[in-house]
Amino acid sequence: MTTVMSITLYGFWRSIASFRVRTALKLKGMSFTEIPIDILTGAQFSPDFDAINTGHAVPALVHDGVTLLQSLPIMEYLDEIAPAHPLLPKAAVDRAYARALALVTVADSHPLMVPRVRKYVGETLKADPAAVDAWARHWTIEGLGTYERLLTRRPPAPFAVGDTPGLADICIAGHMLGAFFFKVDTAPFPIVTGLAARCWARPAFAESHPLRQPGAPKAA
Ligand SMILES: N[C@@H](CCC(=O)N[C@@H](CS)C(=O)NCC(=O)O)C(=O)O
Repeated sequence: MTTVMSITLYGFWRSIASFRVRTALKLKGMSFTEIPIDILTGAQFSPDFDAINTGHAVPALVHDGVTLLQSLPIMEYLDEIAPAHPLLPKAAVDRAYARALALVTVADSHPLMVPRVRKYVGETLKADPAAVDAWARHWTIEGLGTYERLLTRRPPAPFAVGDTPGLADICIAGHMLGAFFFKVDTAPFPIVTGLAARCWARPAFAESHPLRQPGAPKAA
């Protein structure tokens, strides 16, 4: 008897955290349906979405009726239930390194530039739009610098932790999306840029790109 898995991803075209989960699903060859939640118009606060994630953020993933939250544990969950294309390396020390690379953006940089933070900095702290942009660019550049230094010490081979793209690469490619959205010059970060280019050459990454999702602007 074959068990049919039902996976629904609640995401949004521009969401970097949704990109992470979408890419993980595609790398692992898992089929899923994506339901867009327009976080730019406040759909994350609707009662319907509150029932799914009362944290009012995407992504959320529903697997056979069970809801999972936060991109990092969702990716690790997928890795645990589906053995194809492991996202984490075998050695414990390499897994710790992959998670450390992931958290540079997931924990340290990306949370500082999500819509609710930019809205608070702009509307409540009265920073003008240029200052809000400068804020987002600053934390993006900080993350890029950290990645460049880490990847200088342990060069990609050719991906961050080995010869296939995994959790760390997904998170680094997602960080590069932030650089793209906030118009950050990535030339000073050649190792990160090279790693990201290798990621974009893979269909799972390219197909997950925000600009290829429904609702994305046609010409960007
Ligand atoms: N740490 C969370 C981040 C979730 C998050 O902040 N998602 C953003 C989009 S990338 C969001 O939905 N923001 C809604 C808002 O800021 O109001 C994760 O990795 O899943």
